[in-house]
Order: sequence, then structure tokens, then C-alpha cells
Amino acid sequence: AQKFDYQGAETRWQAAWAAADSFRADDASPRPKAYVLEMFPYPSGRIHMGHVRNYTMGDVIARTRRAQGFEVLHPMGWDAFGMPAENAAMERGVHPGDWTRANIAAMRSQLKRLGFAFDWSRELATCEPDYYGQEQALFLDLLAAGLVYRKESAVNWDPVDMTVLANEQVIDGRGWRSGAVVERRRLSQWFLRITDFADDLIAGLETLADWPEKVRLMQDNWIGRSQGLRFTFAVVGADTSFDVFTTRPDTLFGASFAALAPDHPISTALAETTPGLADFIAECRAGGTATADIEGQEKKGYDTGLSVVHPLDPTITLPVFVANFVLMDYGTGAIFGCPAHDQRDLDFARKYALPVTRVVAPEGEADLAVADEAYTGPGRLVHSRWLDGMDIDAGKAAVIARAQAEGWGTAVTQYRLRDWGVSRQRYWGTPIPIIHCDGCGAVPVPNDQLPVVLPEDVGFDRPGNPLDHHPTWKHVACPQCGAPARRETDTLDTFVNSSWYFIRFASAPADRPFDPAVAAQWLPVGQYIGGVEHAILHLLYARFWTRALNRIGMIDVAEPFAGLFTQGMVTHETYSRAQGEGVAPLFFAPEDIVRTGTGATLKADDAPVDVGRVIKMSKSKKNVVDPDHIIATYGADAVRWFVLSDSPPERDLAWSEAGIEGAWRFVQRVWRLAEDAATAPATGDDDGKLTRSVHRAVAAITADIDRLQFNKAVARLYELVSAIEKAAAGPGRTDAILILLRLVAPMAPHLAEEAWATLGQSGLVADAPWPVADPALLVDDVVTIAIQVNGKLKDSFETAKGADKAAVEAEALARDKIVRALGGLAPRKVIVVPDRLVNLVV
Ligand code: ANZ
Ligand code: ZN
Repeated sequence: AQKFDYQGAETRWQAAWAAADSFRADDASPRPKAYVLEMFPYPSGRIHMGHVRNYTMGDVIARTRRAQGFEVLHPMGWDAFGMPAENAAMERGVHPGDWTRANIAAMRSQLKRLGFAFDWSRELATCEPDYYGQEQALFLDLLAAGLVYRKESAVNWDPVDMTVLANEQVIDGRGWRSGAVVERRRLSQWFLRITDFADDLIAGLETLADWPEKVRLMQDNWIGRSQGLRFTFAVVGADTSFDVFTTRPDTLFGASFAALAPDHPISTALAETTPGLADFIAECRAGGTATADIEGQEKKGYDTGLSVVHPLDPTITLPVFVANFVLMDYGTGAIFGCPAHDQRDLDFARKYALPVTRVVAPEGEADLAVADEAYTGPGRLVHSRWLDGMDIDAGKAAVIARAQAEGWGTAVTQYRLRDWGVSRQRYWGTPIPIIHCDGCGAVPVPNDQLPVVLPEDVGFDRPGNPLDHHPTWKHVACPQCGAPARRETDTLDTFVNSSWYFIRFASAPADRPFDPAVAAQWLPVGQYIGGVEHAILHLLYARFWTRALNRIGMIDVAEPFAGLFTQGMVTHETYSRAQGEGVAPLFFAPEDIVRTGTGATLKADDAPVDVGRVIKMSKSKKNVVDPDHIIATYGADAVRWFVLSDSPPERDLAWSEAGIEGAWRFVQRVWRLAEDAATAPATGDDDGKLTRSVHRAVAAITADIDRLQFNKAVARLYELVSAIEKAAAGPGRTDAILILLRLVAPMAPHLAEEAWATLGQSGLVADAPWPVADPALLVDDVVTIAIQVNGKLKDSFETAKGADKAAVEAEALARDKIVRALGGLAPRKVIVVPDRLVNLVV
């Protein structure tokens, strides 16, 4: 027998699908619609195994749904703006656009080699004006609806590179590129009012039954709704007061100080006359804005000398500090500190020798001493006068009730979620379509002047934003008064690009962002698949964006993704050699290694290397396997098969040579079955046992794919292949193989097409309907029912054990042989012995 010629098959069938336009989604189709989407890739240069795994899963669903009669939308595109393109420009002098477009071309051809059933006619790249121009239109729609605003806010400023850094680009308080100590600066920036949707975004999680529980929880925590009390502290001996926000009003009798944010108006005012405080505030401003940075810092404060009155007992006063761990843009920018029950407060209290009073005691604990860990668990209130004995919730309610009754505080709901700052001081992004005029202020670019196109002629030899340095681009006339004005040179956060691409895939007219009627036919996305690293920001922003468009009447869905699946990573062992104390080990790529039982050697020198842990594939550890190389060696189908087979899709998949070889062997086995069947004469009889195995496989595999349990489906296909191999050659076996091919087609489509054609089937297996299991053949226990006419055996048939008498009788009477035997007479009497026989008396 011939080996399966995967290279020939890949070329042949990819061309056939393209020629037939098999995977184009037709908006006008009367079939029910299914939208299957994988998170679109960043065009970094080459696809990696994580992409292969992600897109293979989506492809199995898309192809299966298509076979099941759905009109499937399965698009692909490029999340093409972002920093790496600018880094390439700075490091290698290539234009971000050229770099990005070359990467897209390379990755597109890699994806095509894998035979994914994408509707390439809908391909989009976010860096092209036809996409980002429509994004600008949407931005202006949201601005008109009051969902966009401009305000001053703190950013991380790199004083050497003269640029704003994202929180991730600040490492230990220093710029990732320059190494300079980062400063906090205030800049005017654009914000989207995501906080307006905080409650909706929480409530919406309830409707997302097909999302992982874990992701819903992460979103809920990120939005971070907390109930608390906002109350006023009166400053002793002055006509001033300030508000604090607390989620723990129950601990008020444990208060030992109050603290203000360095940027709090009272701090700023005091600093004018207190040089020491001014210095302290300046020190606080150095350092990043990320919460992690702030939490990691040593807690420091400056005693203002002021004190405030305790609201529950006017005889108690508390000192007021300015503290580095109090943030201006959370709550009210001021707190009361309760060291026994808050770790930050405890660290602070120890440093400044403030009292530490325990006010919550766990049930049955007598020792109330506080060491260096704050107690945040449940318990009953102590040292709290009239609150003593209450549990935490009762205590909170009691203090809130008293505050409201006495008029010094109110219950409030607070969110951790902040409005979404979308301004980036970068070139390679969507230009914010605003023009600044000295007379008119910030003026939206009129719709007929969109898109605001990025200039191509920019340089990266100077620090800062190239749009800002461009000699002419930003100088325009004000659309309102005609006076000389300046374009906004900030671009939008790339998360904006990925917040609506799935809508543009569904509908992409040239003259507007999307056609609502067409988009409505496809949305919400039925199944979205991607990495869990996007569980918070991307998904939250896309949910917000969809809700915002819904609120302004542009789209009819509130949630963009009905089903979500987060797949595990692809991992590989590492190979390294130690290079001595204090020096990082030297890592080697898998293709340079020979595995020797439990160890490994380097091909170059035959000497051993250390085999390390199985971890996520990464360039730095060199444990990456290049998809191109694997496709060339084993074929696209073997790669697809392997990424589906070895572990549950939500878990990590350890890449192994043995695994991909096993996948390759499976492809050959299926091919051999088909080839043999095509050449062997069709003799023998139908095999009832094989038919039952086939139908059971059909039912089980259909259910597995529905639940995205691809590894289980794969395991059942192995079983089915074994069952077919054991069965005698003949028409029954050939039928079984044809069903096998339809089941295998979503996973190994080239193999399935080639075998389908070899078996003389007309048309594409991609166009063949999904097999449907006969429920009668699925039951576990099957009995043979003998049919007698006047006591003489005439026929028999198989049916489910315990089958209904009437059904058994009907089946018996309908059989060809019996109809003939009865010669048109109706039996006088029918005797049914359950699970055994039907006797017809004529
Ligand atoms: C007193 C208290 C006692 C607090 C206690 C906690 C424990 P979440 O749950 O994250 O909303 N806080 C309030 N505003 C702050 C700000 N601007 N910067 C830093 N911390 C601030 O956190 C709410 C708690 O964080 C509040 O409750 C407040 O400290 C602190 F045993 O008030 B708490
Ligand atoms: Zn003007």
C-alpha cells in the first residue's frame, strides 16, 4: 500500500476548498447561523503551537457545525497595532507598517498550510484605515453619547525616553528600556466610561452560562463591587473636614489614625507651608502607578500634626498622616487606619508606633495579641462597646445605621473598576479623531474627514511619539472656526481594536462600522476560544464596548460572546547546560537534541544535557517547536490531530516527539483502511456488530465535540478505527469507513478528503452532512427477536432489550420477509414474548 501523500493532499484539497469557496459565510443563507471565533493573533512574525492548538479547536467546531447544517461564520484577522512594531522600528529601522504587513503575510501562509476552514474573504487587519477609520467613527459616536471624556490623570513617565509607559513596562520602578527611575506625571487623557456599566457587567455574568466559572469570577473580582461607608472626619480646632471610605465600618473602634493621599487637596494645601511635607509628596510621586508597585512599597507617612474627631466618641482623637499607600483615585483619597485588621495599616502603625487594638476575635479565641499579621477573618466584635458580641456583618450594618441616623455618613457602593484610559503616546495605533483648537477646545473630526490616517513618513530616531514630531501632520484647521489647530497625537489603546473586531467580521460595509441588521444575524458569537490570559481585560473591554453600542442603539445584543472556552498552553521540556555559579544556564532547542531514554544529548557534541521541567514554550527557554517544521515532517493533519489528542483542551498539552509520531501513524492507519476498501472486492455480509459500533461512535463523538472534549472524541475515533480494522471486508465495512471519514474530517480534513475521493465518493467530504446516529442502535443490550408465522421461524431482527411490545410487533409486521409470508393477510393473533419472539397466527 502507498503511504498517505500528505503534501499532495494538502495542496490538492486546500485548492479545492478555495475553488469551491467552501467556507465563505453567506449572510443571506436561510440556514441557522453559527459564529465560531478564535481570538485573533498579534502578527508577531510566526505562528506558534499555541495558535495551532487554539485554531484547530475552533476549526473542529466550525467544520462540525457546517456539516450539521449551520451557516458558519469562522473568520480570521490580525490584531495588528501595538508596541512590538515600534520596537522593531527602533531596533532595526524598519517601518512598523512594513514589519507588520510582512508578518501578516508570513503568518497567513502558515495558517493556510494548516487547512483551517476560515472565510478569508472577511480577513481584516486593525492597522488598516478601513478598519481603524470605522473605529474612529465609533469612538466619536460614544463621545457624542457622553461615554467618552477627557481628564487629567497620572501616568508613568520615563524621563530618559521621554515617553509614557504602560504599567507592564515599569519594572521595579524603572523604565524597562531606559532603566531610568519612573516619575508620575499628570497628563490630559481620554477615558471611556466603563464604570457606568459596572453593575450591568456584573449582572451580565449571570447570563453567561457557557463561560468558565473561573473567568466569571475573575471578572467579578476585577470590577470589585464593595459595599461600605463614607463618612466625614472633622479636623480638631479647624473649620476643615474630609471624607473617608471604608469597607469595614465594623472596625471603627479599632481606628488609630487617619491618612490622606499625597495628591489629596488637603495634603497639597498643607505642603505649601510645610517644606518637609512637600518633599515627602515629591518622593511619593516618583514610582509607578500600578497597584502592585504601590502595594509592594514600604509604607511611609508624614505626620501633619492635625488630628480628627472619632465619629463614635468625640473624646477620642486620631492623628492625621499623609501616607504613600493611600491612592487619590480610589474612594475619597482618604482612610481611617485600623492596624489590627488591615495589613497596610499594621505595617504603618508599627513603623510610627501607633496603637494596635484588636476589635474582631475569631469564635472561641482568647488570645487577642496582634503580632505582625493583621486578622481579616470572621469573628465577633470586641473592645467595641455597644457593638461587642455582634458578628462582622451585624457590626457593619449597625455602624452604617448610626452614621446615617446621626448624619455623619452614608452607605455607598464602591467599585475597584476605573474608567478605561485609552490614550497612548504612540505612533502605531488608531489616531484619536480629535482636533484641539485654542478657541473651540477639543473638536471631533467631522465624519466626512474620517479616517484620520496615520502618516507613513515618520522617524523613530528621537525619543517620544513620532506623531508629535511630524512636521506637518498635526497642523490642521479647526473644523469649527477654521483657525489653526492641532490634531490629537495620542492613539487608542490596542484593546480598543480588539473590542469590536468580531462585529466587523460579521458585517464590514465600506461606509460605516457595520450594518446592524447583518451583524444581528450573526451575533452573539456562539463559541469564542482563546487564552486564559485574556480572561479579564480583553473580555471585559469587549463586553463593555458591546454594551455601550447597545445602549446607543447600534446593536441589539448586550453580550458579545455567548460561549467562551479558554484553552491550556502548549508546553515542552527544556534542555540546558549549567554554566557555573551565578551564570544563567545555556538552553538548547529540541531539534538540536537526541533523547536517550531518560536523558538527552546534544547532536553537535554527543555530550549529555540536562532535561528540565515541562513548561510553556518560550523563546527564552528555547523549548519551542516550530509548526512549519512539524507540518513539513508529519503533515498538517498529524499536527492538528496531535494538538487535539493528548490532554483535555482546558489543560496544558505537553508536546512530544512520541505524540506527534503517534498522530502520524494514526493518519496512515486511516489511509490504509480507505485504500484497502477501495481495492478489495466488496464481499461478505453486513455486520450488525460493526454497525452498532459506528452508531455509538457517531453519537458519542457528536456529544464530545459539542462539549469541546476533543481528546475524548479522538480516543473514540481510535476505538472506531480498531473496530473497523477487525471487521470483515465488505459493504458494511466500507459504509463504516465512509462514516469514519465524516467524523474525522473536522480534525484531519485533508486525509478525509483524499480517502473520500479514493473511495469513489463524489463531492467534498467537507460538504457531506454530519452522520446521525440511529437511537435504536445505541442501546447497550441488544436482543434478537425471532419472528414465527404459525410457529415456524421466518425472520429475526435485533432490537433493544426491554423494547416496548407494540414497537416490537410493529417492526415484525413491517419486515419484508413477513409481509411476503403473510401474503396480504392480517394475522388472527399476535403473541409477543418480550425480548424473545413474535408469533403470528394466521
Ligand atoms: C478601614 C478599614 C479597616 C479598612 C479594616 C480595611 C480593613 P476594597 O475592599 O479594596 O474596596 N481604602 C479606602 N480608600 C483607599 C484609598 N484611596 N487608598 C488606599 N486604601 C484605601 O478596600 C477598601 C478599604 O481600603 C477601605 O476599608 C480602606 O481601608 C482602604 F480593618 O477602612 B478600610
Ligand atoms: Zn476652533
